[in-house]
Amino acid sequence: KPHEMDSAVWEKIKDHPCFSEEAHHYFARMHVAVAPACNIQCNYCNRKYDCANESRPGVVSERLTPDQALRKVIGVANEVPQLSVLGIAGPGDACYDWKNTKATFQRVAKEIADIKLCISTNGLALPDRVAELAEMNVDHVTITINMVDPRIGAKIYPWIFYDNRRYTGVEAATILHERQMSGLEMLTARGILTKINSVMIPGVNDEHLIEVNKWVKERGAFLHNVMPLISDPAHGTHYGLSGQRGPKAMELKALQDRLEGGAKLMRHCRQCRADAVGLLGEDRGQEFTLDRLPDKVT
Ligand code: CLF
Ligand code: SF4
Repeated sequence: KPHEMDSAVWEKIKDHPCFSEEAHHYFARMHVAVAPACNIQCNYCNRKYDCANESRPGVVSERLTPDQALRKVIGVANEVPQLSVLGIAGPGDACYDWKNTKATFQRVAKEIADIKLCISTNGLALPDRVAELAEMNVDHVTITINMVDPRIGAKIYPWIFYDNRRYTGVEAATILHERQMSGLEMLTARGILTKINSVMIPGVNDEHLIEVNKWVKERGAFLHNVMPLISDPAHGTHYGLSGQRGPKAMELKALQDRLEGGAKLMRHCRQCRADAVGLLGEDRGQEFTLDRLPDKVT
């Protein structure tokens, strides 16, 4: 354990492959794609594919019901001894598609007591879920935060759906920003570890991510993960971002270097699929498709 680290924090991260760089050599995570619905539109997302907030865009994950997800988790747990974390990262938004997310976590926690539960969200519905996340002992939450200035947000998000209506432009981005910040503050107040994912979009929010890093650090974020936009019109980037390029590897690294000294950076993210299985960087998802799992949970 690094000596400056609190032991309660250490207990939470020591076997989480994303929250601890060390752990990713030894521990595996799996995702179940149980949450297809989403409440916002990102200009880099095409709903046919996985949520790009957390995952590699341009792939279609196998969607599961909570019962199918339970079967899959048990199947994987029996075959992959390093499995320590179950994450729900879409393919839409796990906090918005809450019935599916909650049912999955409850079923899995009942069968496998020591698995860590992890969730990724765009943050809009997050403040409404913090109490239940805490009750279910979810200790790891990722929020995708691409801006703290709604004028920049308006270039990234054409609309959001909130409180039974659609909002657009700066108004939409303002609501999203306020909900992201209050969700983060609520999680920090409860001691739930947070990772902030930011999609680096050259010319749109690249410089601005320095400001984002400051805001999230002040609100207790445990890690900041700056991910490159993966730009491919066939797989998403459209509306206001059509023709938008992703950053070059050198540009990403230069930005990450400038962020050193702020909120601690995650640099080992592999932009997983919403149905990824295994150690980071290996994807054994195809070995555990539904048709290969036992029919019944025994
Ligand atoms: Fe999954 Fe995300 Fe939890 Fe990890 S992935 S929900 S925090 S268990 Fe990890 Fe994959 Fe990067 Fe995500 S390497 S995309 S950071
Ligand atoms: Fe797509 Fe995810 Fe954005 Fe929703 S939050 S629009 S699923 S990238």
